[in-house]
Amino acid sequence: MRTQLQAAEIEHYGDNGFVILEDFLTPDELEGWRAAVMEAVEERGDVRIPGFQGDSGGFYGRVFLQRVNLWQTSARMKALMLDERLGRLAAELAGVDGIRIWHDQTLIKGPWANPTAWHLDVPYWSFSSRDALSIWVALDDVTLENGCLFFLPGTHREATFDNVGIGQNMGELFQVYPQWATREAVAAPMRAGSCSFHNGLTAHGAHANMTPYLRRAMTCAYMPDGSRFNGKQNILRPEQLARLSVGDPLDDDAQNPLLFSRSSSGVGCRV
Ligand SMILES: O=C(O)CCC(=O)C(=O)O
Ligand SMILES: [Fe+2]
Repeated sequence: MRTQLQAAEIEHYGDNGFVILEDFLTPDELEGWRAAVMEAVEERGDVRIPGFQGDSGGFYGRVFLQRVNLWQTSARMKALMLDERLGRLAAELAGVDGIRIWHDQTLIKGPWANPTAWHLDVPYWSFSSRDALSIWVALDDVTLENGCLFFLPGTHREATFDNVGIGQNMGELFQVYPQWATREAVAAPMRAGSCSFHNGLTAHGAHANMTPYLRRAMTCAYMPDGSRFNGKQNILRPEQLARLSVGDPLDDDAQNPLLFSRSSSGVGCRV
């Protein structure tokens, strides 16, 4: 796994709201991630989010197969996701002192999967931060044909927390942000084992999968340490939600493990 970022990569992330790191995982690591993800998905059955009922059907169910917080139900995924090195990279890009997991998720576009409409991420989440971000690791070669990501550079600096759902209309987000409708998007095809990081306020979407093969990705969303509850449920179980008031710190280590903290120089498990 790449553990060092170049100054130009950090600058690219800051300016554009995303950065691509080719060959992030070694071939052996990629094999390990693929096997762990597929095993965890198999074990999970049709539960999309732990603590919630079943998968959603309809259009969204055919954008991708989504299984959230595999680290909570698979020991192998826990070892991969709670890796201090990932937290350190995320903290360095975000320019924050500490990073917690918000949630991981695998996003698997099956053959002929629907496109992922343009959206922002953070407005779905239970905290509001301009510094939250996600890693998106390609488990297969990701191409223009099978559903690569697209980013709208710089939108992270202009976005408010207004958003749309991932629905059937690709460009619905541009009704909320008409000033972005004439911009050109950047496609992010990558070799398997490469990754991108994107800011949670960067506009992004993905092509449909126009192939008869899987487009598998493993992603993790990171929350800056010190973030506070904004009243949205998102992936919080009803019993967790019941204990929280708006403004409370989201610092439950069982739900949002602290992966990296500059002050304690790393608290995640090193694998
Ligand atoms: O993989 C996709 O199609 C969308 C990914 C995405 O929206 C994300 O990682 O935030
Ligand atoms: Fe997203």
